[in-house]
Amino acid sequence: MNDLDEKLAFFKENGYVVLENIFTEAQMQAWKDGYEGMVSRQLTFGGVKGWLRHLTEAEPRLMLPAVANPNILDFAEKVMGPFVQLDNLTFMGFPSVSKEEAEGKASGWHRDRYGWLPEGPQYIKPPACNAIAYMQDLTDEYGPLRVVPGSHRSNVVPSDDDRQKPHTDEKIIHVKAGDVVFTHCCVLHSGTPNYSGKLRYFFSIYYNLSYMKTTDNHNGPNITAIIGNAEKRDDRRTKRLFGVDNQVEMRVNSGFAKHDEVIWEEWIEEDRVVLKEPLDLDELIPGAS
Ligand SMILES: O=C(O)CCC(=O)C(=O)O
Repeated sequence: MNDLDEKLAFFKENGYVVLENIFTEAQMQAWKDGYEGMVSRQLTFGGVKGWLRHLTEAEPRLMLPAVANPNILDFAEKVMGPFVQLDNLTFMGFPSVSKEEAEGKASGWHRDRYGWLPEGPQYIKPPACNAIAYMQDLTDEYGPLRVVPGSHRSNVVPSDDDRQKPHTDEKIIHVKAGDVVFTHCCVLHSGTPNYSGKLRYFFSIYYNLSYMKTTDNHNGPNITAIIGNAEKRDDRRTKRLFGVDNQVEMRVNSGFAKHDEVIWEEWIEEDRVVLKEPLDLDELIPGAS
């Protein structure tokens, strides 16, 4: 069994898995360095200052490497099949609060967009997944991630009074900077308030299926150029990431005579074979590092 298969088995059982060392120090530094500028140019989202959205269009040079990271996409395709589209990228620097304010608190238990309250113990393929990344080690001071393992297959739900309290079945996850926690949309999870005295930088790279709507707008000139470049290289995966999926008609109506994961592997291989050249960020967006 290869590493991705082991990770997939863990994910199906628990509703999340950690993908280690996905982003480099240099990438994370560039994102952190760019954050204040993005906040000043954009964009408050939903009334929350610093909660940045529509960033692949606004900052393609910085953000395309995040949303199109091949290691994340390889795993996402294992989980969702070759239908992976970017729903949205959210970037946030959570401000610090005092230790007294943070102590004994969860930020807020929830399931994610396109989720549901599960009824039974069987695993259901997610229509959406969250690749959550942190740009600093997630120590107690910065506020670890909390997950209730298996809650993507159970109707566990905190009462309103317990929404911001530690959960009896929680697992506290202290990932390293650059790791990604990949979650099923139905797994119950929460952040933890940050009392580090510094910003807690976080990405939510949210993927859904290429036949769904998206939350970020992919119709602007920069994403149109990315799609045009992918078109020339027969890069189906990059096109699909931004909603252009010429295979979808056939793949969503394949007759379903093979196990999903078997036919997905065949399609993934088909996509690999037609690809003429990999994405060259420098050529696409001059000046990229
Ligand atoms: O802040 C965190 O660590 C959790 C983020 C989260 O809950 C989410 O992206 O849905």
